[in-house]
Amino acid sequence: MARFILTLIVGLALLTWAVSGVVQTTTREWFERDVTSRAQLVMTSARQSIADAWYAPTDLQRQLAAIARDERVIGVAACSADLTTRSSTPGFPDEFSCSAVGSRVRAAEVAAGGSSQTFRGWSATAALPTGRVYVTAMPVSAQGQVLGFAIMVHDLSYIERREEAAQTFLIIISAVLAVLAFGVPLLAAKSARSDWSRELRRLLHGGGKQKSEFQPILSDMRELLGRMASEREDAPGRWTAVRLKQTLNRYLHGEKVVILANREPYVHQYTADGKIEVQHPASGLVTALEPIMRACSGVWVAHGSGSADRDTVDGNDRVRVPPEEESYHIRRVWLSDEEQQGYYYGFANEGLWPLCHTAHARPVFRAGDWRQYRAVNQRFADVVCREVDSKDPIVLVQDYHFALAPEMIRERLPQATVIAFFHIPWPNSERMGICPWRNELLEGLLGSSILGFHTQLHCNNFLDSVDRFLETRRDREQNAVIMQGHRTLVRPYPISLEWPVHWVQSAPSVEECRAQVWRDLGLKPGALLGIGVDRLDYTKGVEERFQAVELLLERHPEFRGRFSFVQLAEPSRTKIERYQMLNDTVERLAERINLRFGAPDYKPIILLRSHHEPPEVFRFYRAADLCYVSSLHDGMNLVAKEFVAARTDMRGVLVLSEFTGAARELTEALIVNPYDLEGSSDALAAALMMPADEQQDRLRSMRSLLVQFNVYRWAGKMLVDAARLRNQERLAGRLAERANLGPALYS
Ligand code: ADQ
Repeated sequence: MARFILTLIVGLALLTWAVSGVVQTTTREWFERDVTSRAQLVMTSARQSIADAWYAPTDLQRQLAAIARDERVIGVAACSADLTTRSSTPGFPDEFSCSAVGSRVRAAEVAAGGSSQTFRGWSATAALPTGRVYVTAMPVSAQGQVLGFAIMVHDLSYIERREEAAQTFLIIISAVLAVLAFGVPLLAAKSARSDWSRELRRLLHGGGKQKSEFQPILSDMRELLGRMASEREDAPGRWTAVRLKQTLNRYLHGEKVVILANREPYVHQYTADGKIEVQHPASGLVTALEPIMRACSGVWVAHGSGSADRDTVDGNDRVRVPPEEESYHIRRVWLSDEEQQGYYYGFANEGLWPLCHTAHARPVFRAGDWRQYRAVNQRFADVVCREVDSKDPIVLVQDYHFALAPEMIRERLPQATVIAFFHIPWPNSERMGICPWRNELLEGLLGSSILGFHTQLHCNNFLDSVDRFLETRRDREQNAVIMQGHRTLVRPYPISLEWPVHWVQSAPSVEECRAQVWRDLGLKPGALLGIGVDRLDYTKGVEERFQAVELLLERHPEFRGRFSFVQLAEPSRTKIERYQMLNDTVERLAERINLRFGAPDYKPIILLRSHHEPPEVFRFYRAADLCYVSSLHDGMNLVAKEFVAARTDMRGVLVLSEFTGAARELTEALIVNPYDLEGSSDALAAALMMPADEQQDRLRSMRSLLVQFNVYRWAGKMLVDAARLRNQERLAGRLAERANLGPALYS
């Protein structure tokens, strides 16, 4: 830049110098011609009056003085024919005396042909110490007789002064022009650049109206910012609670989040002796989200379902949890029996749950249940809107119980970032089509900013349903749906566990766990133990699991008397007939197998149908030789991940159904089709015979995945995507505002 300016200055100087030379020569010629013709004119017009006053010295003197009054005339003299001075004005230069000039006049007269009639005069320029002069001599005659001649000396030094002035003027003009020619565009460019950067900075901070010319550059910037944000958050390094909190603050400027879920993370129950105890419900959703809440703080809005829940809240139906740590609130919402029947048992669990799982249970859709579902969604959405502390809060809406809530929240808080997560599979569009209120469900979920599923397949199914039943636009590149100008990103976010799992950290050693479990179950010293941990749900494939154990004992007699399978089965949704049937079937099945292969001191199936708190569950995980997860269809299945996390001793084998989301990540498990009983029993046998080093290799590989892909990453990814979307919407909103097109522009 500096070099360019220097070259520019030198070039301009040379140009000015050349131009001024030309201007000087030209102006001098102009001035001299002007002076000469003026002098000739003055002399010609004064000749007669000089001739008239020739013989009257005073008059003559006056005439000459009148001519010399012109400031550019230095002096005038009247000379007789004998070259004597007849009269002259004061200060007439001696150098041009009558005698000195007379000889030249004579010579010129001779050169002109010697006739005083035709001779018109003589002139010349000369240099005097005071400056250059122009001398003119002209004959003076009266009545055809030559009386003498008159000499006039003109000052030419003013021409030089004018030349100097013209040159200075020229340089100033050139400089001004140069400044105008280069400086103004430079200043304009600089001011435009600072205007642009000011405007961009303003836009990025979300202020004021924006200019339409910014649209192209903003879309580029959006992309760049997005890429930068994702690159940063994709940066290697483990996701932790601290990193998640920082991400929340940095990208969403959020101090807290609001979670909406049906199930609460801590349930207060009265014990038989009237005391209050705190329970951790058996729920994958709670397992995953509770560490997120501890990391981020905020409010968890949920149904207060415990017998002592009402007696443990404050005046605002809130209770601080976890006990002794108290890092966030639960805001309990009370439901009547009727509401619970219609919303929870009815539409959510007899309608949506079987609809979304391919587990051969027929969905039941009752209009009354649907009305309750809608009303309860509205009640919870209203509570959420009262619990937020800004007009653009971050709300995490969880699961199939609240498919309508995202849209309801958005109606009241249009600027909220609503992240909805569906913990169960989404069926294909044909299957979804049987739900009488499929459109309302789809529209409700599309009220969210981000809609997450565990797998890409579930995302695809959802997007297909939207395409099939709603009038929307699809952004295939972004995996987004645009409905009435509102954009929802539909992405897979496979859920996981906190890492490290705090229940594992506080657990006794594997040897102690094993000894305790062996004692509790009355197992023999050389026994082998398999474990299953589930809510008792027909999607979990507990019947198929027991049948596979039965077939194992049938086909591998060497395990009879030695291998036991313990099933921790928490009764679930027992008000629903299908679940009551399941309870009975499972119990009968266990009895039959125990009868067939059992002995007084040996039980092949140990069915523990009760709630177990996490320390007990983890004790079982750590004690077992294998864990069998046989879900017929499962969003993710966190039991599989918990078993892997629990095995700090690198022993134990996971046998995992291919119909779980977890099977896509835990590929070193023995993957089975739970319907294929022979294949599954073979896998159980292989697990029981697997060499220790192979167990170690498989577990090491799966654990390294869980370390990285933990639940903080799951939440962090969604928050980062939400932040990016929030920025894009803010910028696009400004553009739309400017163009008066409404948010539909950003589509
Ligand atoms: P769930 O259907 O609840 O979750 P899952 O992911 O396996 O299934 O989680 C169950 C949780 O409950 C685990 O933390 C487990 O330890 C606990 N649990 C199970 N049985 C128990 C028992 N008898 N006693 C005590 N605790 C027990 C839903 C979806 C899943 C998805 C999760 C998370 O159905 O596919 O993985 O949400 O998104």
